[in-house]
Amino acid sequence: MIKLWGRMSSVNVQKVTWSLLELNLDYQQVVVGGIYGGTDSIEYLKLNPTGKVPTIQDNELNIWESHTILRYLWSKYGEIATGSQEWYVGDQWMDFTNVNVMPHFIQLFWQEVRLPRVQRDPTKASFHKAELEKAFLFVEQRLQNNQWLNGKSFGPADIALGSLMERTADLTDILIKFEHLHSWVNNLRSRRPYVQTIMTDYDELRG
Ligand SMILES: N[C@@H](CCC(=O)N[C@@H](CS)C(=O)NCC(=O)O)C(=O)O
Repeated sequence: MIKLWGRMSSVNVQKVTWSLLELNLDYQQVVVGGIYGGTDSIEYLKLNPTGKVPTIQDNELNIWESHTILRYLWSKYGEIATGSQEWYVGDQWMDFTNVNVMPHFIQLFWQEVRLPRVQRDPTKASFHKAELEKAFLFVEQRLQNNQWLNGKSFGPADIALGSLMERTADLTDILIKFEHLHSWVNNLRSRRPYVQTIMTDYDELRG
């Protein structure tokens, strides 16, 4: 059985649990990281020297970095052929998410949720909101002619970006601005694993 280490309040862990549920895989979760601790133990650092979450183990294989975990799970247990156009286009959107969306999402989330109010800087928050909007313009174009970011089938690229959407919708008005992005999010909201893993509160992270 697959073993997953990580706390459920982390978007990087959520994208792994969402994948495990979509792929109907049995797994055992060990809650570590954040207020739960455990990521600085010698045992954990042997599995993941960065001391971050998530980490998984599947038989002999032990990996960390959430997008690598997604690629592993979907290539081994999913249905999109790994050498196909659809696979690589999905891969491209996963990289796009990590490079163009994730840094601004994290900074905005810290500015508006995680930092104590006295330490927040509205100028920084506005900058990251604007950068997110620029990135979502490309996503909007992609979704204009494709139901899923992956293409015809729902896949790991939809999860990589989709895992950020509830928090992004709370902090920006991109769903009002981008019509196709909005219907994609509504399609995600109709999936049970999304409701179970992504439509959850993040009260324990508030500064
Ligand atoms: N690029 C890494 C980032 C991992 C990361 O920064 N995880 C955060 C949670 S989202 C973490 O471990 N924070 C410290 C903690 O939870 O103890 C990935 O995608 O897996």
